[in-house]
Amino acid sequence: MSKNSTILTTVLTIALIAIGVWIGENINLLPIDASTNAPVYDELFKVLFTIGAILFLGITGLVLYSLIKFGRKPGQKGDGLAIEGNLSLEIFWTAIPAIVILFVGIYSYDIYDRMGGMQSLGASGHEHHAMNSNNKVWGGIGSSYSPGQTNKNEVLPPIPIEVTAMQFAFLFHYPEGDIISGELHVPTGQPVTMRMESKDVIHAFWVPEFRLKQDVIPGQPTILNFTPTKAGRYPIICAELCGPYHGGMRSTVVVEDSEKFNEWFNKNSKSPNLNT
Ligand SMILES: [Cu+2]
Repeated sequence: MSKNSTILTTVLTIALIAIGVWIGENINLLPIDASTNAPVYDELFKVLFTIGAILFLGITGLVLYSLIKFGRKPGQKGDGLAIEGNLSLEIFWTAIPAIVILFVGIYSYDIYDRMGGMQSLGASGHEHHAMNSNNKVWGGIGSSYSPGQTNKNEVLPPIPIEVTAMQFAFLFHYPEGDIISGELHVPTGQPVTMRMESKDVIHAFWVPEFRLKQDVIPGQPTILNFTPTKAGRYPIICAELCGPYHGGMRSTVVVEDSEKFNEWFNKNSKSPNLNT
């Protein structure tokens, strides 16, 4: 490689990375982030999108350049040069993807761990009727992560909710107030621990604004923990093809400040008020 083309390649590579990083920083494809999980997830999304943008632009650019530069010119006859093997090039194009994939793998694992994904599902027995807000139960996805923010001193107990999925609806049961609702109500800033089970086939509980998705399986309860951060109404979508009306299997999660949530809770609660 001549000195000039080395410089040109370096400059183009730096420009490519800069453009990729810029795209990754400025892309805005995700809905608003309404749980403590969301910023962690979005960080990974940004990194993956940056890598994807660099690869896409780099490869497409090289292909287009090669089409123009090395294409058959008018009047050219015969075959091109027979080139066989280039060890340093082969090492280079094996090493780069290997490093990228290893990095993505380790980083994804780290994000999954930070979101609490590596915690064991622990208590999955059926003793949930004995539950009260002091019981520490239902570990699992989303639980341990608490971002380095404000109320570290005041950790609220998680609200237990039992989720039942069936063709084609979700039902939410609050053991503490014996409330059954077709809509999920949760307060901002307080952890929620959901124990989910299906009555028939496999469904999946998905709230894009929370960046959380978890299968709901018949006969095998799954746990999903999260802490909502932004008030609003967000869609709950069944994300597992579960039958002819799968597309209509939707509900709503209503995130409210704790005052409004308590109002809703007390209004619907059948048992004496345990929420004070
Ligand atoms: Cu479903």
